[in-house]
Amino acid sequence: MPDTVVKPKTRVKTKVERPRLHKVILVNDDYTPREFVVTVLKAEFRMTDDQAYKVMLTAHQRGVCVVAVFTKDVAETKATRATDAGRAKGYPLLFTTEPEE
Ligand code: TYC
Repeated sequence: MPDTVVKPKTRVKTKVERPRLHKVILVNDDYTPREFVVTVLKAEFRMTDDQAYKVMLTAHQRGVCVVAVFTKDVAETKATRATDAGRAKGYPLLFTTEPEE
């Protein structure tokens, strides 16, 4: 009698997905000078003076502004560095992150 041939019952299907991007969000406060916010945006997010000023003003007027999107690690690192730059000067400047939908 020939050996029984057992067919595999499971298949491996490779699924590649793009990593979810995370937003870096600038939060307004009453103490950090506008010029300092612009300087940090330019240094940490490589923005032009114009771009940085618009983002700062949007956060100032609306409470928050999305600065840019990155992979999770990069977003968190940049938000931390930018927040620390404010803290080093005694300002409550805050950058947070959240996943994109
Ligand atoms: N509101 C601050 C001021 O009037 C400026 C500012 C803008 C601070 C945006 C933080 O995310 C910010 N000096």
